[in-house]
Amino acid sequence: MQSSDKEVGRRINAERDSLAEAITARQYELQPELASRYGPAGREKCLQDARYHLSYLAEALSASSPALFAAYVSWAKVMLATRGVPASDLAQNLECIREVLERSLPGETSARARKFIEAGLKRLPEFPAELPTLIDDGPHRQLAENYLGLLLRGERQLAARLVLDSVDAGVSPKDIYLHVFQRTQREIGRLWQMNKISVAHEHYCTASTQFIMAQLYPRIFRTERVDRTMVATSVAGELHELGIRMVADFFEMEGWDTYYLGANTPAASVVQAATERKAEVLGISATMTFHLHAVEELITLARKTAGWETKIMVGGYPFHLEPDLWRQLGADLYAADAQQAISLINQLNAGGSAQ
Ligand code: B12
Repeated sequence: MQSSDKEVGRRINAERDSLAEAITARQYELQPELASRYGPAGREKCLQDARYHLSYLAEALSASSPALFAAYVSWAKVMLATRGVPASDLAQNLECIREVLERSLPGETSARARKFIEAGLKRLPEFPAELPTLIDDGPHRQLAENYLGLLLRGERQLAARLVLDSVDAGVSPKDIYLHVFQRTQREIGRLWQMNKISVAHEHYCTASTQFIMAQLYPRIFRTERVDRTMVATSVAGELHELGIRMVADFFEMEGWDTYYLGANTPAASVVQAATERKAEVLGISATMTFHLHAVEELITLARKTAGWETKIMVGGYPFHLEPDLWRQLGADLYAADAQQAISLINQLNAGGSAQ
C-alpha cells in the first residue's frame, strides 16, 4: 500500500466534516437553484452525501485503488438518478470536492485525490443509471424468483415452506444458499438502490432469510466432524453479517466446528476468540468499503499476537472489486463466495497453492 495515498486518505477522513461543509457551500454557490429544487431538507442531504463521498474517496486512496472510488461513483449514479437527482448534479458535486480539496490540502496531497476524482468523473457518463435484475439465468432461477416474490408479499411462512420442500425434494442446501438466498439478497439490494422497495422491505426480507436459514440447520449440521475450527466475523462497524454466516455454514456443512461472531465485532475480541479456540482459520468479512481500514487494523493486531498461527481469510463486496486488496491488507487468503472459501481450504489441505 502506498504510504502517501494512505496519508491523504487519513487526512480526508480526519477533516471530513469541515470538508463536507465547504463542498456543500460551494455547490449551493454554483447552483443556487438547488435550494428551491430540493427544499430545506435538500441541503442536509447534500451535506450527508458529501460526507459519504469523502469516506469512499478516503478509503479508496488508502487502498491506492481508483477502481474502488469508480465503483462507488457508479453506485451513487443509480442511487441518485432513481431519486430524481441527475448525474449532472453528481458530476458538479465531484468537481466541488476536487476544488475544495485543492484549496484545503497541500499541493501534492490534493493531487493524489484529484487523480481518483477525475477517474470517477471521466467514467460517470458511461455508468448506467439503472441496473438489470440480478435474478438472471442460472441454476434455480424460478425458485429464487418465487422465493423473492413471497418475501416481498410478506409471506415468510410460505417462503420457508418453499425452501424446506425444495430441500426435501433434493435441492442441496448449498444451492439454496448460493442460488436462492445470496441471489435474492443481492436483488433486494438492487431494488432498494433503485428506489423500488423500502428499507422496511429490505429488513423484513433479510430477517426472514435468517429465520429460514436457521430452519435448515437440522438438515445441514449432520455431517461427521473433522476436528477443525474456524472463527467467522464481520469487522468492527460492519452490520452486514449474512455473507460471513454463509461462509461459516459451508465450513460447518463439511464438518468443521465454527464459532460465528456475527456483525460489528471489536478487533480485540475477535483475536481473543480465535486464540482461545485455537482456530485454524479466521474469516473476516467487510461489505462497506469504508470499513477496510478496520480489516487492516484487525489483521495487524492478530499478527502482533504472540503465537498467532491462524490463517486469515477475507471476503466481501470491496474484495470483489479490487483483486489484490486482500494481499495489500495482509490477509493469507481470499475467496469470492462461501463455496470457493471451503474449496480453497480443502485444496490447501490437499497440498495445493492458495490462489
Ligand atoms: C441486508 C443488507 C443490509 C442490512 C444488513 C443486515 C444483516 N443482518 O446483515 C442493513 C440494513 C444493516 C444494511 C445496512 C447498510 N447497507 Co446494506 N445491504 C444489504 C443487502 C441488501 C444484502 C446483504 C446480504 O445479505 N448479501 C448476501 C450475502 C450472502 O452476500 P455477500 O455479503 O456478498 O457474501 C458473500 C460473498 O461476498 C463472500 N463473503 C462475504 N464475506 C466473506 C468473508 C470471507 C472470509 C469470505 C471468504 C467470503 C466472504 O461470501 C458470501 C457468501 O457467498 C446488500 C445488497 C448486496 N448486494 O449484498 C446491501 C448493500 C451491501 N448495502 C448497502 C448500503 C449502502 C448500506 C448502508 C450504507 C445503508 C444506509 N444508508 O444506512 C448501511 C451500512 C451499514 C454498515 N455500517 O455496515 C449497499 C452498498 C453499496 C456500496 N457502494 O458500498 C448495498 C450493496 C445495497 C445496494 N445495492 O445499494 N444493509
